[in-house]
Amino acid sequence: MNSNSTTTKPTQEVRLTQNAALLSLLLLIVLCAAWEGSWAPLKPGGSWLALKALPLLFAVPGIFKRRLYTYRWLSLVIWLYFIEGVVRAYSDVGDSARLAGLETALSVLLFMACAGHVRARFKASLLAPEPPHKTPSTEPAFSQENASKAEQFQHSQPLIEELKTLLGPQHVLTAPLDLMAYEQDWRKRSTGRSLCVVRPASTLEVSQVVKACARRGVSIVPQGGNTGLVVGSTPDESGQQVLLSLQRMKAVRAVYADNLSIDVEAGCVLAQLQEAASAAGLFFPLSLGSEGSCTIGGNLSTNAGGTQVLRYGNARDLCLGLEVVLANGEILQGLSGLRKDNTGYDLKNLFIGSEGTLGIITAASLKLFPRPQSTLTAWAALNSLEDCVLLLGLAHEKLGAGLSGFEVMNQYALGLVGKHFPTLKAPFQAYPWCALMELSDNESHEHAHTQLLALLELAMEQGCVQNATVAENLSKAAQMWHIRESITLAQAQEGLNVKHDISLSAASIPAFVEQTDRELTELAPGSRLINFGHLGDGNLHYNVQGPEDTNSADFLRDFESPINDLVHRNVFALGGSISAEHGIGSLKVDTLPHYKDPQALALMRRLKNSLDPENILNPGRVIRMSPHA
Ligand code: FAD
Ligand code: 2HG
Ligand code: ZN
Repeated sequence: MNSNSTTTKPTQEVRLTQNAALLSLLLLIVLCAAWEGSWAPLKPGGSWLALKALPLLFAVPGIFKRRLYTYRWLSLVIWLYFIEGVVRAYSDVGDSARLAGLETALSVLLFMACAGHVRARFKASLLAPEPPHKTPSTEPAFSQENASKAEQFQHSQPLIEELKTLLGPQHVLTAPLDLMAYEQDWRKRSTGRSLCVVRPASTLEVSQVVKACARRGVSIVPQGGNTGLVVGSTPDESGQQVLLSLQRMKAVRAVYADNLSIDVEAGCVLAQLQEAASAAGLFFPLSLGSEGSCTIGGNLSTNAGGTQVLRYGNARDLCLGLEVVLANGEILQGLSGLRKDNTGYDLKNLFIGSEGTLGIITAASLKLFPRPQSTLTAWAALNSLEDCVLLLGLAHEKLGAGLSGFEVMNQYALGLVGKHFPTLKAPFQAYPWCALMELSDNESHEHAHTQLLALLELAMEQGCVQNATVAENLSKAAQMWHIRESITLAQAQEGLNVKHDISLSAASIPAFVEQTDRELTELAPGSRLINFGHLGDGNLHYNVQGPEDTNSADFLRDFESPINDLVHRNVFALGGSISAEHGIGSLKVDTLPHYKDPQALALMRRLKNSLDPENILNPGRVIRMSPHA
């Protein structure tokens, strides 16, 4: 969590200094304004003084919200007011001099309050336990856990120089402004600090970077599009990790139309990969709301799901082979268009879903598919989640393998989309649930249409669907999908929130939601339950937004941990998983041991140890290798 936001309970000293700062700031603003209003116009050249109130006004919200940088900024700026006050107190006479004296006194008071506040916050942060959603300062950036700061510095400078020689200085970023976008995660849950960001352009360069870091025991955080939702691709707070961005490795190496496969580099953005397939008259089915920014390397590393899993499987199912740079810098050359290969262990599957902790994916061979003859989308309004499950059963029965997507959304999810993107109008507003279905038909448009209409008529006859519409053209279908894919963005606009990415059998999801809604409403009254997801895969995003009028950071501080416990406990009790598609990252790394089989965890640790014995690849993500880190 960004150190500038309020995440810990304020101590008495923090509150006191905040109140003192607020009071003296407001008095100073009144004084500056009054000076202009009553006295300065009388004095030629004095009217600019009113402007002095402006910079102070800007600081009011920051002081009120206890933003640390506002306090720091103000404690510097206030010296200008102090100096100006002293000069005028001596040079002016009468009221003006007296007001200048008052300005000087208030400036001193404000400075003391701001400085005292910064100090009190520092003391509080030393004493306070880590808030549950704070970015974990992961495993040590150095493999020698006790390396001192001075030793670390000695390692860092020569490393940066070596990396600049390897990649060219312009591809080793160290300026704070250049690093910012790489250091904060998409959800703004965490802002880390890296030693530098490296942007290699080839597999060989990735290998050289890894070797240089490994020699010095410096850890590496791989990053693709930085759209991950579990804080896995941003550095920890040590300032000692190298962030390795794959963004420059985005080439489509080859399309093998006759083999229905494609070789691409890891940094290729998913949408561009889809376009490359389309340009060859083929189809790459992986599809996510983030496809304009996420990369195929990130998709494979998280084993991403999305909206086509029902028919085509998740990222793992679409992968035929991988090229990977290992923790010692060696290159595992596993690109292959073979669909069958039983010559030993399936190594690619170790790296898929390992979130950059076992190797750095530099390229992949992927499956392509013939384009469906027709793709139709329908939107249905339903009264309950039970009805959604009934409709899913009917859709499986009537559409068979043609059913390529089955998404559900509750009315609160749609409400948020409507609030933040008013032009996105959902077809039916007044129903508790809606389902978005997609049929991909290999025969013809007419065949698809007849099938989909027959399904909807049957569902309405049986009473599980209340109303429905089939998108009459591609643009209408795109609009429906746009609404669905905007929920995550709408939630982000609404403020920080608690996300869950749970997996259950589709049939047990209604019971899970019924029980969890009830218990959660008791635990955190007024919470808004934003439920949506890939019901066809038994994957629900059970997301929680704080009550309308609360500060979302405060809500997270007070409720995130108990809400997570409740949701995960209920999922576990029904035999589900706490992560269906987003992964573990650092956000769930300490939760996983409570819900994963100890034998499986031990084996994961042994695998990590043998592939990355120095723990330099994305430490502190997925699984911790030392108890305190
Ligand atoms: P990053 O966020 O950069 O990295 C993710 C993880 O992979 C990190 O641990 C990182 O270290 C590692 N990594 C990245 N590249 C490599 C590499 N080349 N080699 C080794 N490790 C690497 N996810 C879904 O599954 N389904 C969805 O429907 C979905 N919808 C989304 C919608 C929105 C609006 C957003 C913001 C996110 C969504 N996501 C979804 C989450 C996210 O987009 C996916 O997890 C995606 O696969 C991450 O890709 P990325 O390139 O952004 O990876
Ligand atoms: C989706 O299905 C993504 O849209 C994001 O997995 C889910 O925002 C979320 O929780
Ligand atoms: Zn999803």
